[in-house]
Amino acid sequence: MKRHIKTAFTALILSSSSYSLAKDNEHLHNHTEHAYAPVGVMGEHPHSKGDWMFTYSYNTMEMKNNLLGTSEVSTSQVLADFMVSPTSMTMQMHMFGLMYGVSEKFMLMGMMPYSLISMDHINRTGTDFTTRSEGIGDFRLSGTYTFYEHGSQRVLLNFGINLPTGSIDERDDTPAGADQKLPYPMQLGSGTYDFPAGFTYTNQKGPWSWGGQAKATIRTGENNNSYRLGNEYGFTAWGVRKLNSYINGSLRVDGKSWGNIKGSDPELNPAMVPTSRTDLRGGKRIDLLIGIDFISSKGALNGNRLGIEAGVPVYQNLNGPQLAVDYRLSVAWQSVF
Ligand SMILES: [Cu+2]
Repeated sequence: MKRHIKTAFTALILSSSSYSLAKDNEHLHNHTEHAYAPVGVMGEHPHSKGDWMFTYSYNTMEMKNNLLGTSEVSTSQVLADFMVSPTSMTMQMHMFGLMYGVSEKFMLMGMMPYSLISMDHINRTGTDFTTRSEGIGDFRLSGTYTFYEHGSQRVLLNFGINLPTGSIDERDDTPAGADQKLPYPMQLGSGTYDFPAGFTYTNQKGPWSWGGQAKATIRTGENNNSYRLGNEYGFTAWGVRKLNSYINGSLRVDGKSWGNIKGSDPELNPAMVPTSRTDLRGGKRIDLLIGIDFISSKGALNGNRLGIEAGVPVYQNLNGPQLAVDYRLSVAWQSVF
């Protein structure tokens, strides 16, 4: 914080100009000097009191091939046990976020996802079909509290609540009939009140910055369709290198473990397709991601950042048969005002 104030004062003195310019420079400083984590990491930076930040991100994940544990199973093997096998899946999410610095130590953030999900299948008679769902997901309200700051090191506490605003009643036509209830991974929300929490550590030196985040999403109760999705636990660590005054490059490892479903939706038939089985939902995965950030520190685009991050799994262990992730991509635009 001392560095911010110093920069703001220096700008004020050197420019011999208005307070608003100094304030602009403080924003600029926040967005360019503070090494940001790769765009796929959430809640890893605090904001100065009174600062707003808008984020829009487009996230896509492609899935194909079924895994049982760590080994691939063919579609015909899946069809030996189920009437239908998923063959591929595309999940797209538009995320709209707004952050606000309530104080120097406490930041509030609201995030609303909009998802488009599509899954391709084949059944025992050899018929291909695709199901789709689309709509808003679960709204997240979260807070970030800076509870340790020493030199360039920082530890943040992350906590929040996910409200069940996303639908768990998505339906589509399938060869089994018109307007069928879609299986668990095609639903847009969890249907329960979920609590994300975590710790984030960040540090920087010269052109380098790095950090780690441990996080969990704990779900509570049972939704209106008589089930609760599994809890999620994750750890991610990253290194960012400033390449010049407006480009950063990053590398990141992202590990995640998630549980099976408790309870079950009575409208789903578990013998139909593996995605309707509550005990074939959990898994573990480690992704390796590479990213690039473009940060504008002058002119009309001051305070804007465009980030791109893409990754592939290096390890997947799924309670299967379950579709495996092929790759993921995020593009985010952030603007401080
Ligand atoms: Cu921000």
